[in-house]
Amino acid sequence: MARITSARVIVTCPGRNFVTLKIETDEGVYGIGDATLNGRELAVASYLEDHVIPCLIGRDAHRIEDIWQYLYKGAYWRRGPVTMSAIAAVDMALWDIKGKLAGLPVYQLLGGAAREGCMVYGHANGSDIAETIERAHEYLEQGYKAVRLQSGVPGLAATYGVSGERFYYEPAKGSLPDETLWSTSKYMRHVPELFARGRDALGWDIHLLHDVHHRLTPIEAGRLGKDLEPYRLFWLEDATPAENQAGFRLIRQHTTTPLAVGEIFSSVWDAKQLIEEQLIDYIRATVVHAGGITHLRRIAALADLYQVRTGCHGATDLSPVSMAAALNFGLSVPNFGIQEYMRHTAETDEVFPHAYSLSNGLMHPGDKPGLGVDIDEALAAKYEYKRAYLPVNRLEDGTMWSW
Ligand code: EZ4
Ligand code: CO
Repeated sequence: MARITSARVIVTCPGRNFVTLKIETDEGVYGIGDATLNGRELAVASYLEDHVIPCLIGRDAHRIEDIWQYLYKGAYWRRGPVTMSAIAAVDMALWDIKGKLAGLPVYQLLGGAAREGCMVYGHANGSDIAETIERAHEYLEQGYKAVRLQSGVPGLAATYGVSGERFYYEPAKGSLPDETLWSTSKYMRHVPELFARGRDALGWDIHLLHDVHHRLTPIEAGRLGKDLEPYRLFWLEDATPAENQAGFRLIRQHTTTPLAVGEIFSSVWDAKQLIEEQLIDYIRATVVHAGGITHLRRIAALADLYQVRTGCHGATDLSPVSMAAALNFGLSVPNFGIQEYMRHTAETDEVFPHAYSLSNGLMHPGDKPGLGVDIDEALAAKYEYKRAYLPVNRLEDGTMWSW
């Protein structure tokens, strides 16, 4: 028995906003969990403070599955990103506590290492193709085995995935959402050229990935996948919005380019048909937005039956706490595919000291008991929350579109 004596939410903004849950026990051990939902941070903070924390006090922190079920079924209103991020934070913190009490890193509790490390991919973003390729070379030099190519599209002022920063990409900003313009035809003409030149310059020993960011219809996505076949992508991500899971049948009928989807999914139900019909190759659901390690294992177990592998979201809005949890999960799960990794800023890394490391394109969670990540609360307190929004996107005639 490790009785939960208190829990609190820590909101901090070391360059970007993060919401962290800290749970304390009468065993003198605490755990932390990430609850960050980019652009809607305070909704999760309130969900935790106003509704979840009162239900946690006095419970046995060891009973991870029971607490998960209690919070999921007990809310009556199931699923959704706010609820599932709050449950995820509790779940991560409880695994952290269990690991610390056992004196073992969490991956050992999940069955131990199933591989030497987790292959990660970095982001090469450029305002044009030449700049994207230049950035990709930097990743190759650092030993990365996989890199995502995104480039500005001629004729469009702003494109998803491209920023002025060299290594950091942070789309959330401003006191109101930025508005960007989108043209499917300009984009569809440009991307095959990006990968043709990318392969020429980078060769065939590196995995190349691309994120469409939900901008195409299924038939357009089928066409793009087909056009990209000669360049053998590791995956084409979020080719179309996935609310209609059956829509992916159309893409599948037209291309052998592997498909990844699911960074905005909050539960296994968002992916059930996609997985069971083998409409995707990689599931991008993450520990923080899809109910924690406990639920992500359930998603991965279903996916494993259908040869779908994991490819968890890992942009900078997933805090180092999520990265630590993702790596403990990824090291131990049988059907690991790849893990996204975007470096956090030095300020963020200072607030969240962590044991995970990157070497030769593989990341390892380290061997500290628990998740292997902490929060420096005194430092966190110095960075006040700043409201920030993800951008919105319109077609050139003003029609609202997916960002
Ligand atoms: O737009 O994390 O694959 N990565 C992505 C990210 C998402 C942001 C949203 O908060 O699509 O860059
Ligand atoms: Co994405």
